[in-house]
Amino acid sequence: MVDDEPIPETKLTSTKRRWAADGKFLTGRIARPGADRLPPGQHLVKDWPVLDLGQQPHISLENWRLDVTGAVENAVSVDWAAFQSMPQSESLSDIHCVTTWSRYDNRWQGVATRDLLDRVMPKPEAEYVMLTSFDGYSTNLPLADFAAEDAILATTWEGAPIIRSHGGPMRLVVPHLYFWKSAKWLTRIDFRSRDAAGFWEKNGYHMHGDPWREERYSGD
Ligand SMILES: Nc1nc2c(c(=O)[nH]1)N[C@H]1C(S)=C(S)[C@@H](COP(=O)(O)O)O[C@H]1N2
Ligand SMILES: [Mo]
Repeated sequence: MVDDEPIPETKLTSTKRRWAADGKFLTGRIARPGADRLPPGQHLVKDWPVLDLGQQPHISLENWRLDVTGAVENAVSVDWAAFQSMPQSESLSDIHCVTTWSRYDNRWQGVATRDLLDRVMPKPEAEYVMLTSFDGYSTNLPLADFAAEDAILATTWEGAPIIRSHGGPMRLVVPHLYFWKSAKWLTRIDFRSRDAAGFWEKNGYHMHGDPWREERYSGD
């Protein structure tokens, strides 16, 4: 199982764990999406930083797979061709990273999470999803957030295939939560009745991660 492999400690993981312990970047202000496009404590960037655990997996389209497991009526394991034959959508959204950068107007194409949900049919007890990626990363979020109208299993950004460093061939984008919830190189979506912590959530980060409420760290 990919999520059982230990992830090596790096300067990034130790620094970010320390920020969580210190409550770094918290302003104590509350804002609202719409009224305040830029969440509290964030600043705008024009470039697009790369953030990950330092291991960017090479996944050929032949070896790519998405497994949907757990509390669903129709568990599926789809290959790239089957994924491409699912309904395709476009979503324009902003990125908010917990390290305080935000990037406006990112145009994504791929499979809307709602179309995936229509296909797999979560059972009534399914309230959370655990996401697992090809690099061993994991992150958790409530099903209600995963199901957001603009959440997308994205394969293109600005009209071109997402490059490997940004999570290609496919990454999740859940724009209304901090970007660490948007798993790059996603390969498994597990539906659960109970919440469990993913990688950053085990390292001091919030189980929900709403930028407008500054849900950065587990104590917030
Ligand atoms: N598989 C995987 N997904 C991941 C991460 C990771 O390390 N591995 N890092 C997360 C974090 S902390 C952020 S801010 C965003 C960064 O995405 P980007 O590199 O495309 O900006 O990816 C998220 N998804
Ligand atoms: Mo992040």
